[in-house]
Amino acid sequence: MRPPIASIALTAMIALPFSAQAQFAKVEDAVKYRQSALSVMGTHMGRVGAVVKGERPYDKAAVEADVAVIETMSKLPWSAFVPGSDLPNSKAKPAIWKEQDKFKAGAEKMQQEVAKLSTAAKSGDLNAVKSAFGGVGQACKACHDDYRNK
Ligand code: ASC
Repeated sequence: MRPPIASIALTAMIALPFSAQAQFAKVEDAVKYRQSALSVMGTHMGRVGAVVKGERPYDKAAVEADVAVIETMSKLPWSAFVPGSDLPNSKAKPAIWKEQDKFKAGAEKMQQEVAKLSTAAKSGDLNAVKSAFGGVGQACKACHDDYRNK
């Protein structure tokens, strides 16, 4: 029989990684998940960006629908930056896990900018959309500069 203290320690060692990464069976799944959410977000940013640049006509309902997707996606990637998921096929820099507070602050800043974009999209004011879109783009870029390999 194992002494109780050892079995408690063993249980903790086995259980801890799963409680931290409960939603993903493998780190590869976490990478795929966050890349998927960010990719969908980028697609819809591109659609709003085309309107902002005047390449597509402004349609309030269409922009609102794009921004609703962006807002949902903006909440998803962060739980998937699990420890040990800076895999070779990921562009995530190891700094993410060394600067967790700064990384989290960057993610929250982006979500705040997206909330402003959502308000602007609902207002129907294209100039407000343009301005808020710029804020989101800057928040995306700030994090990419610090935490994403080229
Ligand atoms: C986008 C998109 C990004 C960011 C970034 C901002 O629309 O796909 O990755 O904005 O280009 O600089």
